Amino acid sequence: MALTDSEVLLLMGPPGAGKGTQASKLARARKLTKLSTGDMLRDHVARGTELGKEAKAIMDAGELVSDDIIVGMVRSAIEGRDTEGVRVLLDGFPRTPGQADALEELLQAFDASLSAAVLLEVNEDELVSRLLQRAQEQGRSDDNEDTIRTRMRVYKEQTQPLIDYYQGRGKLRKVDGLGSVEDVFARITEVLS
Ligand code: B4P
Repeated sequence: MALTDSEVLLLMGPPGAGKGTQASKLARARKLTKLSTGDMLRDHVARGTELGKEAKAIMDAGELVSDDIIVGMVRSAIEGRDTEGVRVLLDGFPRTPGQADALEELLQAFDASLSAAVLLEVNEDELVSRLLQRAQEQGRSDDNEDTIRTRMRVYKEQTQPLIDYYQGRGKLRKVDGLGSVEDVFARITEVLS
């Protein structure tokens, strides 16, 4: 596989920080394939696959789907790509230290490495208000107050440790996630330049 044009970015942040929103824009702008584990799981749920049946209850409770399932899903998505070099934008993955280790191994197998981990920072009041707004607009089954609280706790316990993990590797780029979608996008573009 040609390596020269590889780019692997990941977007991190608490639930509602705008990962999905920014991932779509960023993937288009940098010609990356967006791999969103949340979207992949919701697709399985919608198609009623075995994986989807297993994941639905976990997602509706605001907990994390097991590392084995998630890593398997990401591995087949990356392996299934028929391109030169790995050009992916990971949205919402990794979310645990186990997933981060698995990603590192996976990238090594493709002779690629992480380019940067972008962390979207948004305060909790704003996060809750965005998710409740989305609940009204889209009716997503995990956007209710109880589940949102659980997702925030799970983020703090299981995903926040990754901030130090990527900081220690010199990959972390912090971005203020408040303001308009365009303003946030401009800040992301700047930290990646
Ligand atoms: P995700 O789909 O990743 O959902 P999220 O964290 O809630 O959303 P995101 O941060 O992408 O918010 P968005 O841009 O949409 O995960 C859902 C569930 O799947 C998890 O709870 C878990 O169970 C499971 N899962 C996923 N990945 C997993 C993994 N790796 N391991 C284990 N389990 C996993 O933005 C939210 C809202 O804010 C939107 O309505 C948007 O329009 C709005 N918004 C965005 N930017 C804004 C801005 N600048 N200003 C105002 N509003 C904004």
